[in-house]
Amino acid sequence: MNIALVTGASSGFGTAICRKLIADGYKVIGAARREDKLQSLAKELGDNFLPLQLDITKNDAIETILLQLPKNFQPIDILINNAGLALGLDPAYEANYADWEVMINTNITGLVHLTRLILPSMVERNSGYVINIGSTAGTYPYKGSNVYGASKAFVKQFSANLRTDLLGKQIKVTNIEPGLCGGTEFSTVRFHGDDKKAAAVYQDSVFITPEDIANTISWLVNTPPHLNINSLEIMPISQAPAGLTVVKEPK
Ligand code: NDP
Ligand code: 8X3
Repeated sequence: MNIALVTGASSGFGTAICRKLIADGYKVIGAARREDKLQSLAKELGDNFLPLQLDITKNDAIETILLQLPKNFQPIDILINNAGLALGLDPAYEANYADWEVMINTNITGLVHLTRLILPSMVERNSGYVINIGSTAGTYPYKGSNVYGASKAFVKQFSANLRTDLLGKQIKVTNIEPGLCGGTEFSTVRFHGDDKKAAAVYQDSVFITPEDIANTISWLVNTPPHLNINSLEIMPISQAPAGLTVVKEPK
């Protein structure tokens, strides 16, 4: 296995994963919408990195883009479904419905479509690895997580079901479920560019770094053939699922 496709390569986890896999000797296709970010990563990472401008929500275009990949970047051995986002933190009864649609189209529809396109070639070769980036939000509810958390719960169950469909084949599936992670654009995107609000999320806390996720993936892709890590929940030492909340009645 030596060719990886990493979605969401222009920032955060995706950039760190591309850097780590290139350092480990893989050929890496880095996909995202922002061409300028991909181009500067390409300058840094050299010829084993292929920048691929792609909007994961544009279903009609993706198959053609994949078919047009240069021969030396095919077939894809490792698919890292990392592109994703949260938009807003409002309660369900006040949330912006358009934000919900973007999250569903990106975190769910885009991810399953790309996976569906790439899986047959893995099955044909009886070799491959699908790594999905879920979230602790897919397991633990928190206020304002509504559709974001639900989209990651989808990714969690989709990963488990993929594994079941692929049972008996030499194709691995892992769902990585990170908790609070800083050093990415995640919260800036969630708060629609409000850097102050985004910074407050990480203030006075320790958090997972993108390099932690990249190192985890570097380990996963080197696990021996007889092992499949089904899921990995990762939190910073500062975070834990700390119990249920009770609302007190007003006096
Ligand atoms: P970033 O915002 O830094 O990165 C998100 C990446 O997704 C960007 O490269 C962005 O690229 C790409 N992306 C978004 N929409 C699309 C699209 N329509 N088509 C193609 N690419 C797209 O966030 P993170 O690195 O933190 O997040 C990466 C993943 O990890 C996400 O799935 C997120 O939900 C998950 N996660 C993050 C955690 C955190 O605390 N940071 C914790 C748990 C999970 P571009 O805008 O150029 O298209
Ligand atoms: C990102 C982690 O807790 O902000 O998935 O949802 S959280």
